[in-house]
Amino acid sequence: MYVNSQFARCMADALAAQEVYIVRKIIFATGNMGKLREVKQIMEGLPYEIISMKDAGLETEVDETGTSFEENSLLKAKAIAEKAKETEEYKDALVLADDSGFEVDYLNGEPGIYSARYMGTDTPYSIKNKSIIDRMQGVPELKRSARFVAAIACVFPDGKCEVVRDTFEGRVAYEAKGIYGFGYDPIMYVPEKGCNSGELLPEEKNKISHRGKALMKIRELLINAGYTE
Ligand code: ITT
Repeated sequence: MYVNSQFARCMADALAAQEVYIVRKIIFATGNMGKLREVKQIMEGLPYEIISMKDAGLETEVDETGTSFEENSLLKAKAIAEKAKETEEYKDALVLADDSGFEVDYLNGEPGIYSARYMGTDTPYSIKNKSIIDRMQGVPELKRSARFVAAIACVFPDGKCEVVRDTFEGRVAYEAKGIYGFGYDPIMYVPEKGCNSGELLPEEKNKISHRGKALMKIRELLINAGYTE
């Protein structure tokens, strides 16, 4: 995969260029299996072991009280980093957390940071997606702009924090399509691909997605900080 091979090459360059600090474990602070699957795919083949907070036994409920994706990603990452610090196994682990969502310009940015909570967290996405398509009924093509946004926060073992952000631009589709991805993927039309995000194979989505691009920025941060194997 392009993302992985580029990442692996950068890692090799970094190894050749400097003395490196060894951190192999990255705890990904999410309870969303769709996100976790994508992060594991994007980081596949790299010298990091991605461990979900559940597998690390660090699961905790974090109130997403922030007013931006950035604030919420930091809240999640810091909460799990604090718990990790109390354990022998993960006290030196790096913690990442993603806060993301679907923003529709015509709906004043809704559902935005409330994407997971829109119409209730337990409401199936088939219903959430239909609601958005219904609210966009009659809205012309030019006014259907929308995007996925991801902020990814990183807490280093010394407590230092960084947050990166990226977007995946598209339009609200006229109908839900596709079996891949999760959440709002079936209803975002991706002009550069001529199909909905839910129709993209995982490796295609990861190359251009908000999460894929934000993780590339995290990769650079890790390399610059010497956090390679
Ligand atoms: P965690 O907080 O445990 O990570 P969550 O699902 O509650 O899981 P968020 O608060 O960040 O996470 O909400 C993200 C929501 O945004 C997610 O549940 C989807 O509805 C939507 N979303 C984010 N990225 C997406 C993607 O790549 N494809 C489709 N929908 C996405």
